[in-house]
Amino acid sequence: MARLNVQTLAQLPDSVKKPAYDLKTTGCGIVHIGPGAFHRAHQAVYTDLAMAHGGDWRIQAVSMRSRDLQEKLTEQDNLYALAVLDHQPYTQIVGALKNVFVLATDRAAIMEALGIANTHIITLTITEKGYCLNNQGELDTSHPDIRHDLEFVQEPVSAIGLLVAALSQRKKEAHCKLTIISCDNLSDNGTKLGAAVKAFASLLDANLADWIEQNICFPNTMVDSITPATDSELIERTEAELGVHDAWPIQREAFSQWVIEDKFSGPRPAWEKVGVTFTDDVHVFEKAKLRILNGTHSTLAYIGSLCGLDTVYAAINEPALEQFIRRLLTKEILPTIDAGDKLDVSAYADEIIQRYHNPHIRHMLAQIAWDGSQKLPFRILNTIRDRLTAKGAILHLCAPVAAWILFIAQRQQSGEKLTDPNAEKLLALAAEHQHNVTDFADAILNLQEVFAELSDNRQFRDTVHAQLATLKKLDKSNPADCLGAL
Ligand code: CS2
Repeated sequence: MARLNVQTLAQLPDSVKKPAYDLKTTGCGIVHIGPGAFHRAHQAVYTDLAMAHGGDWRIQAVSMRSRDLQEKLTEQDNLYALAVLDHQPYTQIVGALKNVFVLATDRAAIMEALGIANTHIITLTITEKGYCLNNQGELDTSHPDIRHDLEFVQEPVSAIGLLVAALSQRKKEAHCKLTIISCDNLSDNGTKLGAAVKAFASLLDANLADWIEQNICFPNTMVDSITPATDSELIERTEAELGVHDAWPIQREAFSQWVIEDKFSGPRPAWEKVGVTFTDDVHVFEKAKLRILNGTHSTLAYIGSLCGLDTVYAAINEPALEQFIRRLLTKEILPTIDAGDKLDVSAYADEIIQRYHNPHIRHMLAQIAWDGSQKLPFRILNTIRDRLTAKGAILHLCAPVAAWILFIAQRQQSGEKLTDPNAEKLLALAAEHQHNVTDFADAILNLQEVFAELSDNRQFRDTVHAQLATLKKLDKSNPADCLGAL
């Protein structure tokens, strides 16, 4: 079967949306670091639509490690299909990616892309762990990648090291007007990224750190669209629809939101014409999304997995689990978000639960369960901190923490892979305490890099232990009793 590419684009069915700008003549303006599924379903799509309004904004993508995308997309002129799976499904071909580079082999091309004056924006989706931050949200200078990059500044392996190498080059060539946009689920993502980049730069050259401070904006953002990983079903479905083969299509729900702090050093695509919101204060949107969506997502992932369920759809359709999620939201999460008149948080939470009920989306709980040690601090622990300060209850919020602990213990026992940058340490603790889950929980709660000062909080520890005792009684064939008691 023919491959999706510039030649076969013209023969695709009319029902498939195509790029509304000239792929041959439109130049590049953005470098994106970490072109995973989320980037390709979200920022790349907004940029694709914005180019219909003009501008040279195609994206040069930099993959920090994986070669897969480059191998697959090169053969199809970097075009790919986005399947929007909802009540009114549709497929769209995205042409925003111009190149895909791989750090280990395309260093020179990447430095050129990052350095040229035409690059006005760098975006990042490198996941929480990619920022190399410590438990205070600051650059972790003891992180092996950061230590490596401080020594070998010309050969960075971390995104922070790469950005600083690029900024140093731009400073020499006096190419400023660059905005760097974090698109990951971290609270105050832009502020944290900016601080990490400046901290790294200041360890090399104080003038460079000053120059960055004066010339480069790091807006905060909130990004949202549920994007399950590509599976063989999607590849087959896309092929049947297009009549040509796409080796790596992407799927997502229809809902998509991008809120960006209106703080740019230079020009940007006409994103405001295609649904992106620019605002002076992203904080409330970011906080609401992280705590309500990502917080309940991780809760569903760990508790749902313990119940033997496999997708968000299956988990939210377990009535006792939906009821627990609703209690968690109303009693403990929503009271921590003071949105004033910017957002009706309870309507927002309802809408998110409706999105989980989308029958067309098969979002694996195992995918969301990845990297718990990196995600829980932003999704659940900060909410717990606010509740403790306000002297509010934290019972429900401690359930996902306890479920995460049991989830690790189960992975250790079953031998199934645990995906987490701290997996080795977590599994070693699970093995050491395999006969006593209470001791294992204590060992996990002692991890300062995850819990910081919460490790020493008696109320927090006791409540996690109480929820652990309840969850230990969970019976997969009748989860309602246990879930009702959480
Ligand atoms: C999910 C998110 O994988 C996860 O951890 O919670 O990727 C979530 O689907 C997105 O943030 C939705 O915008």
